[in-house]
Amino acid sequence: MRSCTTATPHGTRRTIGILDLVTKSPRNSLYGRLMNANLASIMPQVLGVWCEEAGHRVHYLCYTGTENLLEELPRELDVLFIGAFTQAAQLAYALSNLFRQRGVITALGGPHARCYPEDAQRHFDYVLGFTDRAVVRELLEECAPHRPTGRAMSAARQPAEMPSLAARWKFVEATLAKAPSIKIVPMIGSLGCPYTCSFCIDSTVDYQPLGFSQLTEDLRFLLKKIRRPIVAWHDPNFGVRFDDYMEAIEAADPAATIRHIAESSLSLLSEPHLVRLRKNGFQALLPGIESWYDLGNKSKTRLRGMDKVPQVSEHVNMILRYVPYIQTNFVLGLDCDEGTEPFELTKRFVDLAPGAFPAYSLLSAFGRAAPLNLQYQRAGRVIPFPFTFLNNNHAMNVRPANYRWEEFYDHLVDLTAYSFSGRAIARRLAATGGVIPRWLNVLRAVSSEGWGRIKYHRTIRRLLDTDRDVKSFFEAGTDRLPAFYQGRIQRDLGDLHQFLPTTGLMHDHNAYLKSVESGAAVAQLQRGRQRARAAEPPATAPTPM
Ligand code: B12
Ligand code: SF4
Repeated sequence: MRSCTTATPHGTRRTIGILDLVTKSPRNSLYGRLMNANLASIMPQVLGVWCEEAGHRVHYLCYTGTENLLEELPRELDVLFIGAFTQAAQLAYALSNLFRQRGVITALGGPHARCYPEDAQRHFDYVLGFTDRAVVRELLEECAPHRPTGRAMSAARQPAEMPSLAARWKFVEATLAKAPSIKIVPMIGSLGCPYTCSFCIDSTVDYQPLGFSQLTEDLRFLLKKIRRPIVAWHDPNFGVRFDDYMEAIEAADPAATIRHIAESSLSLLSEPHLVRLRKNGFQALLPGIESWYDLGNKSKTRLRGMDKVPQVSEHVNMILRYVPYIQTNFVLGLDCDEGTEPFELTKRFVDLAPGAFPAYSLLSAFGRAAPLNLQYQRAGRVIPFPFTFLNNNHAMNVRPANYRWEEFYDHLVDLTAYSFSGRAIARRLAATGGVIPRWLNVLRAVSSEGWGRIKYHRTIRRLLDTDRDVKSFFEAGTDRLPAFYQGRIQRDLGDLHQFLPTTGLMHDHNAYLKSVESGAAVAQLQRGRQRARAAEPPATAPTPM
């Protein structure tokens, strides 16, 4: 195997590529062109710092859709690390195939690797779960091909520390140079979550703050670099240790010149908290409402159905009095939903809280992301939509419990059209303050997230009536992928489609269940053997006289 490795007194110096796939395709929407560079992940930058600190040479690239991946990544690499969400998995597989042909060792990390490790191992030499310095060191020391099945590696838990913002600044800067207008700096102050929502990837990961004094240092550093920075907190649930967080921010930025964006549950957004968030420059919050019938622990209410709508709307309107931008997240198609009512209630919410930007996610089971997915797999409800479509919008890969597909899509189209109608956009504009929030609300509505999605959902609804392959794929989850979806994968991958291995088109959508069941079978076998051994006479038993 070709290598660009050099030996140094400290060990082997590798040439490392790190690619952060923020998007899955060069076909960017207007919103994507303006915003993709602001969606970069933190871990690829962290990895870059760890590798450089260990003496390796790093080429970091954040793919926002405009770069030419065949030209911008150097050919002479020892290892290529790719960070990917599931929607970019097939792009990652194509790239891995191409680079392996060039003699490069490939490694995958990020949400896709955590959710679908078995599948990713068919395409990468290494597949990483929780990643810390020790895992990276071990990988780089070995740096060997593992084919046909990649080596799965994971730390026992999330890393205890992350490099400072100053250490990863050169990667942040290189990425933000690609953002044409608004520039948002990614930050993180905690990992995991103390709550246990069964549908969430962090429900089984312990909550762990990363050190509040470092956070203060990071913000002080940032203020020296950018005059009025915007920070997006990537914490799974921002503000769990609310007072500690606020003190850390206030210590760094008493004049509140930094503007903050955070994902937080409604239950943490009480009025006293909002007073402090406003004082500290919080400009955008993204709480989850999820459903009118379930998941009440996130919205701090025991009310259900129509009783919940006015209460949540009031809460959201109260948030808007303190923070100019709010995105409310809903999951559509949950098992607790039935009939027209859930959709009508959401439309009512759109009327009662006109300033909120509603973000709708289709119920999705991302492999082994959450314990709940085992139930869906066990019930045979997971449909093998290729990864490209698994981004909460382009496919719902769990068969709804209480709707026929046509009926579900009728409601979905109706709700989306209602939420992004001219009237709703105008009311949202009137109910929002500040130039950026108003501009963002309109841009998102008329671009891929609003009008783009209405068009896409309408297409799917039409195909359910007119395309027998589509209909039977939805109904029976057959392995035969309808031409419509094949065409889209080809279009999304563009020139790189030729490198997608044929085995990379479909995946085993029940791999999680199978691994749990085979694990359980092995454990049962072992328990059986232990019991059998305990029942046997000891080898040293005295022979009868
Ligand atoms: C913050 C966040 C965002 C932010 C920032 C995204 C970003 N670029 O990181 C924003 C709001 C932009 C976002 C957008 C989306 N998100 Co999001 N997001 C999260 C969230 C809440 C936290 C993720 C995080 O940063 N954690 C902190 C990091 C340090 O921990 P970690 O992710 O566990 O990473 C560890 C390992 O995986 C590994 N690792 C991570 N990355 C890498 C990279 C490399 C190279 C290596 C070696 C290792 C490695 O090391 C880490 C330490 O152990 C998670 C939910 C959650 N609770 O985790 C969802 C989550 C990751 N998002 C999800 C989704 C679906 C999306 C969207 C598609 C939603 C949408 N329709 O728009 C988009 C896609 C954006 C994109 N870039 O493609 C899914 C992903 C499922 C999947 N398998 O793809 C999750 C899991 C939520 C869910 N639905 O369950 N998201
Ligand atoms: S509160 Fe949010 S981050 Fe925490 S487990 Fe529930 S959904 Fe996940």
